[in-house]
Amino acid sequence: MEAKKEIIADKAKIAISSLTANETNYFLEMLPEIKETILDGVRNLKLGPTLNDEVEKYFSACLDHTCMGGKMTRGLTVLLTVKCINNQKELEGKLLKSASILGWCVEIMQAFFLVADDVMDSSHTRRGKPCWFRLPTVLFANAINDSIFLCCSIYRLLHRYFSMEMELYPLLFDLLQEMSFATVIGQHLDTNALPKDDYNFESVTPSHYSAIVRHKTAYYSFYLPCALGMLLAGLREASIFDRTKAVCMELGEYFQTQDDYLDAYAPSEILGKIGTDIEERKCSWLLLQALERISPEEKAQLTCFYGNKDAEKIQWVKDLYKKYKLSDVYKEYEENQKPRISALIKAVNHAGLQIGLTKLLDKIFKRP
Ligand code: GRG
Repeated sequence: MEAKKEIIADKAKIAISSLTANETNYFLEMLPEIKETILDGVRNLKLGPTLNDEVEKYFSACLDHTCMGGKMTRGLTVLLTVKCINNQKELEGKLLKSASILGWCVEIMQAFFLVADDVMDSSHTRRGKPCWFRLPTVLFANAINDSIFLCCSIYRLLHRYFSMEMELYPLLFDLLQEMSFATVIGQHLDTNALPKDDYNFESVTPSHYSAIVRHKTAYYSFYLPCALGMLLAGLREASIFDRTKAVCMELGEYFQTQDDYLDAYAPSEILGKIGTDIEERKCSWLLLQALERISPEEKAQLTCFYGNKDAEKIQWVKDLYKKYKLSDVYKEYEENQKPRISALIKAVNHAGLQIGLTKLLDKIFKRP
Protein backbone atom coordinates (compact mmCIF):
# COMPACT_ATOMS: atom_id res chain seq x y z
CA MET A 1 0.00 0.00 0.00
CA GLU A 2 2.78 2.43 1.02
CA ALA A 3 4.71 1.51 -2.11
CA LYS A 4 1.62 2.15 -4.26
CA LYS A 5 1.15 5.60 -2.70
CA GLU A 6 4.80 6.40 -3.42
CA ILE A 7 4.48 5.25 -7.03
CA ILE A 8 1.59 7.69 -7.49
CA ALA A 9 3.56 10.51 -5.80
CA ASP A 10 6.60 9.77 -7.96
CA LYS A 11 4.56 9.88 -11.17
CA ALA A 12 3.93 13.55 -10.43
CA LYS A 13 7.59 14.23 -9.60
CA ILE A 14 9.63 12.55 -12.27
CA ALA A 15 9.80 13.44 -15.91
CA ILE A 16 12.29 13.25 -18.73
CA SER A 17 11.33 15.17 -21.85
CA SER A 18 10.75 12.92 -24.85
CA LEU A 19 9.54 9.99 -22.73
CA THR A 20 5.73 9.74 -22.83
CA ALA A 21 3.57 9.38 -19.71
CA ASN A 22 2.88 5.84 -20.89
CA GLU A 23 6.59 4.94 -20.95
CA THR A 24 7.33 6.60 -17.59
CA ASN A 25 4.30 4.99 -15.94
CA TYR A 26 5.21 1.58 -17.35
CA PHE A 27 8.67 1.91 -15.79
CA LEU A 28 7.26 2.90 -12.38
CA GLU A 29 4.56 0.25 -12.44
CA MET A 30 7.17 -2.46 -13.04
CA LEU A 31 8.41 -2.07 -9.46
CA PRO A 32 5.95 -4.59 -7.93
CA GLU A 33 7.10 -7.25 -10.45
CA ILE A 34 10.74 -6.36 -9.81
CA LYS A 35 10.14 -6.72 -6.08
CA GLU A 36 8.36 -10.06 -6.56
CA THR A 37 11.28 -11.41 -8.57
CA ILE A 38 13.71 -10.41 -5.83
CA LEU A 39 11.51 -11.63 -2.94
CA ASP A 40 10.94 -14.90 -4.75
CA GLY A 41 14.59 -15.55 -4.00
CA VAL A 42 13.80 -15.29 -0.28
CA ARG A 43 10.85 -17.69 -0.65
CA ASN A 44 13.04 -20.17 -2.54
CA LEU A 45 15.30 -20.43 0.48
CA LYS A 46 12.40 -22.16 2.30
CA LEU A 47 13.21 -20.72 5.71
CA GLY A 48 9.98 -22.08 7.22
CA PRO A 49 6.62 -20.26 7.40
CA THR A 50 7.38 -17.84 10.28
CA LEU A 51 10.89 -16.91 9.21
CA ASN A 52 9.86 -16.69 5.57
CA ASP A 53 7.16 -14.11 6.34
CA GLU A 54 9.41 -12.12 8.62
CA VAL A 55 12.33 -11.95 6.20
CA GLU A 56 10.11 -11.25 3.19
CA LYS A 57 8.39 -8.40 5.05
CA TYR A 58 11.75 -6.91 6.06
CA PHE A 59 13.22 -6.92 2.56
CA SER A 60 9.96 -5.75 0.99
CA ALA A 61 10.13 -2.69 3.28
CA CYS A 62 13.83 -2.28 2.48
CA LEU A 63 13.12 -2.17 -1.28
CA ASP A 64 10.23 0.30 -0.81
CA HIS A 65 12.22 2.61 1.44
CA THR A 66 15.48 2.63 -0.49
CA CYS A 67 14.36 2.45 -4.12
CA MET A 68 11.52 4.98 -4.09
CA GLY A 69 11.40 8.73 -3.64
CA GLY A 70 14.26 9.75 -5.94
CA LYS A 71 14.12 11.49 -9.29
CA MET A 72 14.67 8.17 -11.11
CA THR A 73 16.88 9.94 -13.66
CA ARG A 74 19.23 6.99 -13.94
CA GLY A 75 16.51 4.41 -14.51
CA LEU A 76 14.64 6.52 -17.03
CA THR A 77 17.88 7.29 -18.86
CA VAL A 78 18.00 3.66 -20.01
CA LEU A 79 14.56 4.11 -21.64
CA LEU A 80 15.53 7.48 -23.09
CA THR A 81 18.71 6.05 -24.62
CA VAL A 82 16.93 3.12 -26.28
CA LYS A 83 14.21 5.43 -27.60
CA CYS A 84 16.68 7.94 -29.05
CA ILE A 85 18.67 5.19 -30.76
CA ASN A 86 15.39 3.94 -32.30
CA ASN A 87 14.56 7.33 -33.88
CA GLN A 88 12.20 8.37 -31.05
CA LYS A 89 9.80 5.51 -31.80
CA GLU A 90 7.47 4.97 -28.81
CA LEU A 91 8.82 2.12 -26.68
CA GLU A 92 6.48 -0.82 -26.36
CA GLY A 93 6.27 -4.58 -25.77
CA LYS A 94 9.41 -6.55 -24.98
CA LEU A 95 11.76 -3.63 -25.61
CA LEU A 96 9.92 -1.38 -23.11
CA LYS A 97 9.92 -4.18 -20.54
CA SER A 98 13.64 -4.97 -21.00
CA ALA A 99 14.62 -1.28 -20.85
CA SER A 100 12.53 -0.86 -17.68
CA ILE A 101 14.14 -3.87 -15.99
CA LEU A 102 17.61 -2.53 -16.78
CA GLY A 103 16.45 0.88 -15.54
CA TRP A 104 15.49 -0.73 -12.23
CA CYS A 105 18.88 -2.46 -12.06
CA VAL A 106 20.47 1.02 -12.11
CA GLU A 107 17.99 2.43 -9.57
CA ILE A 108 18.70 -0.52 -7.26
CA MET A 109 22.42 0.10 -7.69
CA GLN A 110 21.76 3.73 -6.70
CA ALA A 111 19.86 2.48 -3.60
CA PHE A 112 22.81 0.15 -2.79
CA PHE A 113 25.28 3.04 -2.88
CA LEU A 114 23.05 5.52 -1.06
CA VAL A 115 22.33 3.14 1.84
CA ALA A 116 26.08 2.56 2.30
CA ASP A 117 27.01 6.20 1.70
CA ASP A 118 24.56 7.44 4.34
CA VAL A 119 26.10 5.09 6.91
CA MET A 120 29.61 6.23 5.98
CA ASP A 121 28.64 9.93 6.22
CA SER A 122 26.43 9.54 9.34
CA SER A 123 23.65 11.29 7.41
CA HIS A 124 20.20 11.84 8.86
CA THR A 125 17.78 12.21 5.98
CA ARG A 126 17.66 11.12 2.37
CA ARG A 127 14.94 11.88 -0.17
CA GLY A 128 13.00 13.74 2.53
CA LYS A 129 12.81 10.74 4.89
CA PRO A 130 15.11 9.23 7.52
CA CYS A 131 18.08 7.34 6.09
CA TRP A 132 17.44 3.59 6.04
CA PHE A 133 20.01 2.91 8.80
CA ARG A 134 18.28 5.43 11.09
CA LEU A 135 15.15 3.24 11.36
CA PRO A 136 15.08 1.51 14.78
CA THR A 137 14.40 -1.84 13.12
CA VAL A 138 17.47 -1.47 10.88
CA LEU A 139 20.50 0.33 12.40
CA PHE A 140 24.13 0.08 11.20
CA ALA A 141 24.65 -3.67 11.12
CA ASN A 142 21.53 -4.39 9.08
CA ALA A 143 22.07 -1.43 6.76
CA ILE A 144 25.50 -2.72 5.71
CA ASN A 145 24.01 -6.15 5.01
CA ASP A 146 21.01 -4.60 3.25
CA SER A 147 23.20 -2.58 0.91
CA ILE A 148 24.83 -5.88 -0.10
CA PHE A 149 21.33 -7.42 -0.47
CA LEU A 150 20.49 -4.61 -2.91
CA CYS A 151 23.70 -5.28 -4.83
CA CYS A 152 22.94 -9.03 -5.06
CA SER A 153 19.37 -8.26 -6.19
CA ILE A 154 20.67 -6.57 -9.35
CA TYR A 155 22.29 -9.80 -10.51
CA ARG A 156 19.23 -11.83 -9.54
CA LEU A 157 17.11 -9.63 -11.83
CA LEU A 158 19.66 -9.82 -14.60
CA HIS A 159 19.72 -13.60 -14.42
CA ARG A 160 15.92 -13.94 -14.27
CA TYR A 161 15.25 -11.74 -17.29
CA PHE A 162 18.37 -11.87 -19.48
CA SER A 163 20.25 -15.15 -18.90
CA MET A 164 18.64 -16.68 -22.00
CA GLU A 165 20.00 -13.86 -24.18
CA MET A 166 23.30 -15.58 -24.97
CA GLU A 167 25.12 -12.62 -26.52
CA LEU A 168 23.62 -9.79 -24.47
CA TYR A 169 23.74 -11.30 -20.94
CA PRO A 170 27.53 -11.32 -20.42
CA LEU A 171 27.81 -7.82 -21.87
CA LEU A 172 25.22 -6.44 -19.43
CA PHE A 173 26.74 -8.40 -16.56
CA ASP A 174 30.28 -7.15 -17.21
CA LEU A 175 29.12 -3.57 -17.59
CA LEU A 176 27.20 -3.57 -14.29
CA GLN A 177 30.18 -5.19 -12.53
CA GLU A 178 32.67 -2.76 -14.01
CA MET A 179 30.62 0.29 -13.11
CA SER A 180 30.10 -0.77 -9.49
CA PHE A 181 33.83 -1.55 -9.25
CA ALA A 182 34.69 1.96 -10.48
CA THR A 183 32.21 3.45 -7.97
CA VAL A 184 33.67 1.55 -5.01
CA ILE A 185 37.14 2.84 -5.98
CA GLY A 186 35.65 6.35 -6.30
CA GLN A 187 34.10 6.06 -2.86
CA HIS A 188 37.48 4.98 -1.48
CA LEU A 189 39.10 8.04 -3.05
CA ASP A 190 36.32 10.20 -1.62
CA THR A 191 36.61 8.76 1.90
CA ASN A 192 40.38 9.15 1.99
CA ALA A 193 40.79 12.33 -0.05
CA LEU A 194 41.57 14.61 2.82
CA PRO A 195 43.49 12.83 5.59
CA LYS A 196 43.48 14.52 9.02
CA ASP A 197 47.27 15.03 8.79
CA ASP A 198 46.99 16.94 5.50
CA TYR A 199 47.09 20.29 7.32
CA ASN A 200 47.80 22.27 4.17
CA PHE A 201 45.01 20.76 2.08
CA GLU A 202 47.73 19.66 -0.35
CA SER A 203 45.60 16.79 -1.64
CA VAL A 204 42.80 19.15 -2.71
CA THR A 205 43.63 19.72 -6.37
CA PRO A 206 41.43 19.95 -9.47
CA SER A 207 42.79 16.68 -10.88
CA HIS A 208 42.24 14.80 -7.60
CA TYR A 209 38.71 16.20 -7.42
CA SER A 210 38.06 15.11 -10.98
CA ALA A 211 39.28 11.56 -10.29
CA ILE A 212 37.04 11.28 -7.22
CA VAL A 213 33.83 12.49 -8.81
CA ARG A 214 34.23 10.68 -12.10
CA HIS A 215 34.70 7.38 -10.29
CA LYS A 216 32.19 7.80 -7.48
CA THR A 217 29.40 9.38 -9.55
CA ALA A 218 29.88 9.69 -13.32
CA TYR A 219 30.37 6.03 -14.23
CA TYR A 220 27.30 4.61 -12.54
CA SER A 221 25.04 7.66 -12.83
CA PHE A 222 25.60 8.57 -16.47
CA TYR A 223 27.67 6.08 -18.44
CA LEU A 224 26.00 2.97 -16.98
CA PRO A 225 22.38 3.80 -17.96
CA CYS A 226 23.45 5.09 -21.39
CA ALA A 227 25.63 2.05 -22.11
CA LEU A 228 22.93 -0.41 -20.91
CA GLY A 229 20.47 1.26 -23.31
CA MET A 230 23.03 1.16 -26.11
CA LEU A 231 23.68 -2.56 -25.59
CA LEU A 232 19.95 -3.32 -25.43
CA ALA A 233 19.35 -1.33 -28.62
CA GLY A 234 22.00 -3.43 -30.38
CA LEU A 235 24.91 -0.97 -30.61
CA ARG A 236 28.32 -2.66 -30.45
CA GLU A 237 30.79 -0.22 -32.07
CA ALA A 238 33.56 0.58 -29.58
CA SER A 239 34.13 4.14 -30.80
CA ILE A 240 30.48 5.08 -30.10
CA PHE A 241 30.82 3.73 -26.55
CA ASP A 242 34.12 5.61 -26.05
CA ARG A 243 32.72 8.96 -27.17
CA THR A 244 29.56 8.49 -25.13
CA LYS A 245 31.73 7.71 -22.11
CA ALA A 246 33.71 10.93 -22.65
CA VAL A 247 30.46 12.95 -22.56
CA CYS A 248 29.17 11.02 -19.53
CA MET A 249 32.35 11.75 -17.57
CA GLU A 250 31.75 15.49 -18.09
CA LEU A 251 28.04 15.23 -17.28
CA GLY A 252 28.89 13.30 -14.11
CA GLU A 253 31.54 15.79 -13.00
CA TYR A 254 29.10 18.66 -13.53
CA PHE A 255 26.35 16.75 -11.67
CA GLN A 256 28.60 16.04 -8.67
CA THR A 257 29.79 19.67 -8.62
CA GLN A 258 26.11 20.69 -8.44
CA ASP A 259 25.65 18.20 -5.60
CA ASP A 260 28.63 19.69 -3.72
CA TYR A 261 27.33 23.23 -4.25
CA LEU A 262 23.77 22.33 -3.18
CA ASP A 263 25.13 20.53 -0.08
CA ALA A 264 26.06 23.93 1.42
CA TYR A 265 23.65 26.27 -0.37
CA ALA A 266 20.29 24.50 -0.88
CA PRO A 267 17.68 24.38 1.89
CA SER A 268 17.33 20.86 3.28
CA GLU A 269 13.61 20.75 2.29
CA ILE A 270 14.62 21.09 -1.36
CA LEU A 271 17.66 18.85 -1.04
CA GLY A 272 15.71 16.12 0.80
CA LYS A 273 18.78 15.71 3.03
CA ILE A 274 20.96 17.72 5.39
CA GLY A 275 24.34 18.49 3.86
CA THR A 276 27.32 17.01 5.74
CA ASP A 277 30.27 17.81 3.44
CA ILE A 278 31.91 20.38 5.77
CA GLU A 279 31.71 18.31 8.95
CA GLU A 280 32.66 15.14 7.08
CA ARG A 281 35.81 16.92 5.76
CA LYS A 282 34.91 16.20 2.15
CA CYS A 283 37.08 17.15 -0.81
CA SER A 284 34.24 19.28 -2.13
CA TRP A 285 34.19 21.61 -5.15
CA LEU A 286 33.46 24.50 -2.74
CA LEU A 287 36.56 23.71 -0.68
CA LEU A 288 38.64 23.58 -3.86
CA GLN A 289 37.34 27.01 -4.91
CA ALA A 290 37.80 28.51 -1.45
CA LEU A 291 41.43 27.34 -1.27
CA GLU A 292 42.19 29.17 -4.52
CA ARG A 293 41.01 32.47 -2.99
CA ILE A 294 41.51 32.67 0.78
CA SER A 295 44.36 34.34 2.72
CA PRO A 296 47.06 32.32 4.57
CA GLU A 297 45.40 33.31 7.90
CA GLU A 298 42.01 32.07 6.73
CA LYS A 299 43.61 28.89 5.50
CA ALA A 300 45.13 28.28 8.95
CA GLN A 301 41.71 28.81 10.55
CA LEU A 302 40.02 26.60 7.97
CA THR A 303 42.45 23.83 8.88
CA CYS A 304 41.07 23.88 12.43
CA PHE A 305 37.40 24.25 11.51
CA TYR A 306 36.96 22.06 8.41
CA GLY A 307 35.84 18.58 9.44
CA ASN A 308 34.46 19.71 12.80
CA LYS A 309 30.87 18.95 13.84
CA ASP A 310 30.46 22.12 15.91
CA ALA A 311 27.63 24.23 14.40
CA GLU A 312 29.51 27.52 14.82
CA LYS A 313 32.57 26.17 13.04
CA ILE A 314 30.42 24.85 10.19
CA GLN A 315 28.83 28.32 9.96
CA TRP A 316 32.29 29.94 9.87
CA VAL A 317 33.18 27.83 6.84
CA LYS A 318 29.88 28.72 5.15
CA ASP A 319 30.54 32.42 5.86
CA LEU A 320 33.96 32.08 4.28
CA TYR A 321 32.29 30.66 1.15
CA LYS A 322 29.97 33.66 1.21
CA LYS A 323 32.80 36.15 1.66
CA TYR A 324 34.46 34.87 -1.51
CA LYS A 325 31.12 34.81 -3.37
CA LEU A 326 31.43 31.12 -4.23
CA SER A 327 27.80 31.17 -5.23
CA ASP A 328 28.71 33.55 -8.11
CA VAL A 329 31.77 31.43 -8.94
CA TYR A 330 29.46 28.40 -9.16
CA LYS A 331 26.95 30.21 -11.40
CA GLU A 332 29.74 31.14 -13.79
CA TYR A 333 31.02 27.55 -13.78
CA GLU A 334 27.49 26.29 -14.50
CA GLU A 335 26.97 28.68 -17.43
CA ASN A 336 30.20 27.39 -19.01
CA GLN A 337 29.14 23.75 -18.82
CA LYS A 338 26.39 23.84 -21.43
CA PRO A 339 28.50 24.97 -24.42
CA ARG A 340 31.46 22.82 -23.30
CA ILE A 341 29.46 19.59 -22.96
CA SER A 342 27.35 20.34 -26.06
CA ALA A 343 30.56 20.54 -28.10
CA LEU A 344 31.59 17.09 -26.83
CA ILE A 345 28.14 15.69 -27.64
CA LYS A 346 28.61 16.81 -31.27
CA ALA A 347 31.62 14.48 -31.47
CA VAL A 348 29.48 11.40 -30.67
CA ASN A 349 29.18 9.48 -33.92
CA HIS A 350 25.51 8.56 -33.59
CA ALA A 351 22.69 11.05 -34.27
CA GLY A 352 20.15 9.43 -31.92
CA LEU A 353 22.63 9.37 -29.05
CA GLN A 354 23.47 13.02 -29.62
CA ILE A 355 19.78 13.79 -29.04
CA GLY A 356 19.61 11.57 -25.93
CA LEU A 357 22.75 13.05 -24.36
CA THR A 358 21.48 16.59 -25.07
CA LYS A 359 18.21 15.75 -23.27
CA LEU A 360 20.23 14.46 -20.34
CA LEU A 361 22.26 17.69 -20.23
CA ASP A 362 19.02 19.74 -20.37
CA LYS A 363 17.56 17.64 -17.56
CA ILE A 364 20.43 18.34 -15.16
CA PHE A 365 21.30 21.90 -16.28
CA LYS A 366 20.60 24.36 -13.44
CA ARG A 367 18.72 21.73 -11.44
CA PRO A 368 17.65 22.94 -7.98
C1 GRG B 1 29.80 -0.37 0.65
C2 GRG B 1 30.45 -2.07 -1.09
C3 GRG B 1 30.20 -0.68 -0.73
C4 GRG B 1 30.35 0.29 -1.68
C5 GRG B 1 30.28 1.72 -1.41
C6 GRG B 1 28.77 3.99 -1.10
C7 GRG B 1 29.47 3.78 -2.38
C8 GRG B 1 30.17 2.52 -2.67
C9 GRG B 1 29.46 4.74 -3.31
C10 GRG B 1 28.75 6.03 -3.11
C11 GRG B 1 28.53 6.71 -4.39
C12 GRG B 1 27.63 7.88 -4.21
C13 GRG B 1 26.50 7.80 -3.27
C14 GRG B 1 27.85 8.98 -4.94
C15 GRG B 1 26.99 10.18 -4.87
C16 GRG B 1 26.21 10.33 -6.14
C17 GRG B 1 25.07 11.31 -6.01
C18 GRG B 1 25.30 12.72 -6.38
C19 GRG B 1 23.87 10.87 -5.59
C20 GRG B 1 22.63 11.67 -5.55
O1 GRG B 1 21.96 11.41 -6.75
P1 GRG B 1 20.50 11.98 -7.08
O2 GRG B 1 20.43 13.44 -6.73
O3 GRG B 1 19.59 11.16 -6.08
O4 GRG B 1 20.19 11.62 -8.49
P2 GRG B 1 18.09 10.59 -6.25
O5 GRG B 1 17.56 10.60 -4.85
O6 GRG B 1 17.31 11.48 -7.17
O7 GRG B 1 18.21 9.18 -6.79
